[in-house]
Amino acid sequence: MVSQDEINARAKAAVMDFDDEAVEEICEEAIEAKVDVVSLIQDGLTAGMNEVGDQFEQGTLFLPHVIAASEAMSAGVAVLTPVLEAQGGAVKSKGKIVIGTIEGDIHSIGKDIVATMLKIAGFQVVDLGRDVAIATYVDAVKEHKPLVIGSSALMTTTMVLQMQIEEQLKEAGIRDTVLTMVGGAPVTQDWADKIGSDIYAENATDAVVKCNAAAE
Ligand code: HCB
Repeated sequence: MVSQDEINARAKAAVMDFDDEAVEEICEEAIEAKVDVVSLIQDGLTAGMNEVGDQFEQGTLFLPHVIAASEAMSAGVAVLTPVLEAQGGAVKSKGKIVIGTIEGDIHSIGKDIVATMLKIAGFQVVDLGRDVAIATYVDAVKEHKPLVIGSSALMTTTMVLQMQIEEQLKEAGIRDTVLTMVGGAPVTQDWADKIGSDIYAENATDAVVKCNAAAE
C-alpha cells in the first residue's frame, strides 16, 4: 500500500514536471488508497507549486513553466475536490464566509482551496472570484452579512490593498459587523496585526481552525 509521504512526493514531482495527466493519476491513486487528501494538497501539490515559484524567482524557470505547473496543480485539485466535499457530509451551516482574491491579483489557486475547505467544514461560502475591487468586498458584507470576509493576496504589490478593505469597511460604518481574514503567500501575522485584520490564516487548514473558533 502506498504511503502518504510517497504519494505526496510523487505529486510534488509531477507538478514540478508540469505533468497534468500524472498529477490526475496520482490523485486518483491517492483516493483509491484512502490517504489524507488534505495532506496531499498541502504537502504534495502545493509543495511542488512553491518549488516552481522559487525557481521562477531565481530565474531558472519562466512564466510558461509557472502556468503549466499551476494547470497541473489545478487538475489535481479538481480530482480531489469531490472527495473533500463528500468528506464534509451534510453538516448544519456554521455561518457565511465571503472570500476573494484582491484587486489587481489574478492568483486564485490558494483562495479556491481555502473556499473548498471552508465549505467542507460546514460554512456557506460566497466566492467573489479574483481581481475583486475593494468596493465589491464592502458591498458583499452589506449584502451577505457574513461572519468573516476573507481576502487573498499573492503579491507584495497587491497585499497592501488588504488595508483598504479595513479602511473602507470602517468608512461604511460596518467594520464591527464582520471579522476580516487575510492570507496569501506574502501575508503574515505581523501584516494582519499592522492593518488590524482579525484573522491571519497561513494555509487552508489554519483558515478552517480559525473560522471554526470564530463561529463558536
Ligand atoms: Co504568479 N507570482 N504571477 N502566477 N505565482 C507569484 C505569486 C510570485 C511570488 C513568483 C515569484 O516571483 N517568486 C510573484 C509575486 C511577486 C510579488 O510579490 N510581487 C508572481 C508574479 C510576479 C506573477 C505575475 C506578475 C507574473 C507576470 O505576469 N510577469 C503574474 C500576476 C498577474 C496578476 O495577478 N495581475 C503572475 C501570474 C501567475 C499565474 C497566472 C501563472 C499563476 C496563477 C494561476 C492561478 O492562480 N489561477 C501563478 C502562480 C501559480 C504563482 C506561484 C508560483 C504559486 C501560487 C500558488 O498557487 N501557490 C507564486 C509563487 C509562490 O507563491 N510561491 C507566484 C499554491 C497555493 C496553494 O498557495 O499561498 O496561494 P497560496 O495559498 C495558500 C495560503 O497562502 C492560504 O491558504 C492557501 C492554501 O493552503 N491562503 C489564504 C491563500 N489565500 C488565502 C486567503 C485567506 O483569507 C486565508 C488564507
